[in-house]
Amino acid sequence: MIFPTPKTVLCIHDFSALGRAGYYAIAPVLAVSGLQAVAVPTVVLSSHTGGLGQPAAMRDDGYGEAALQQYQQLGMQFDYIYSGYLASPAQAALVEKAHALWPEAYLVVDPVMGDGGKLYSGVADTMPEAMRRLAAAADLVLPNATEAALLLGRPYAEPAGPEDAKALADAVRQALGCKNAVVTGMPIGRYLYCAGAGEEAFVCRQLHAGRSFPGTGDLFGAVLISRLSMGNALSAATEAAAAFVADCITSTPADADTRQGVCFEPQLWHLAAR
Ligand code: PXL
Repeated sequence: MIFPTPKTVLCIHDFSALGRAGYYAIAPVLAVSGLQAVAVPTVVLSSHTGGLGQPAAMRDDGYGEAALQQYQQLGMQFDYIYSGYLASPAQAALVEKAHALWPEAYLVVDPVMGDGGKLYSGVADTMPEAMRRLAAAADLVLPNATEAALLLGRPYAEPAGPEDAKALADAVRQALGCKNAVVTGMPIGRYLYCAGAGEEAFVCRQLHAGRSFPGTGDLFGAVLISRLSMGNALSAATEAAAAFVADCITSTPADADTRQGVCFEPQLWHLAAR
């Protein structure tokens, strides 16, 4: 049987070898969902930066620009541009360049900067400003609650209820001027909420497993894009992404080292495009 040509996602993310975050979490999700992932690494790291010590790093700021130029010369088309962890605020220019080259691509910006009310270790305090500018051009922005506060320039505060969560997503969308915003991972009572604003306003919730892991935002974004590419509404794509992440968390052994991320590999088949 012959399938249609896979849709293609230009992924501007970190290559973090250990810890199931960044591109190495995203790529298998996109592939099993029937999408082609083309990587532009922002930095090569031996692990993510969330508590595994000081990772070895390899950077080449000329690489990304040269790669984009080659893809342009080849006449490549991308259905999605999906950005995540940037090695520096200046690297936002790489995503802006990709957006200028492929303005028709649906631009998803995950403003990876922090969690638990703080910036990740090593993230410059000028990153929120760079992400704010970048996110303004996006079709969809995917902050967690900490990143939403950083984008808004507000102190971090957990929403008290679903209406608050919705209002936060709407505040992000309005402050940035982007088309849609989905704010993820907001604990309210026994649940973790996501809230969306833009073309649709919605909340979705999953039982809160009580453990948090690096890389879950990356898995979330990749599942969400794969569901959008299948024609789902943003609310349905968000629901599917949140459910997949919740399944990965609950199926990760209780004694697992949370720094190694969720054990998503045995769950991938649930996403298989058929
Ligand atoms: O999943 C977020 C993420 C992505 N990339 C790197 C990180 C983190 C979170 O800690 O350190 C390098």
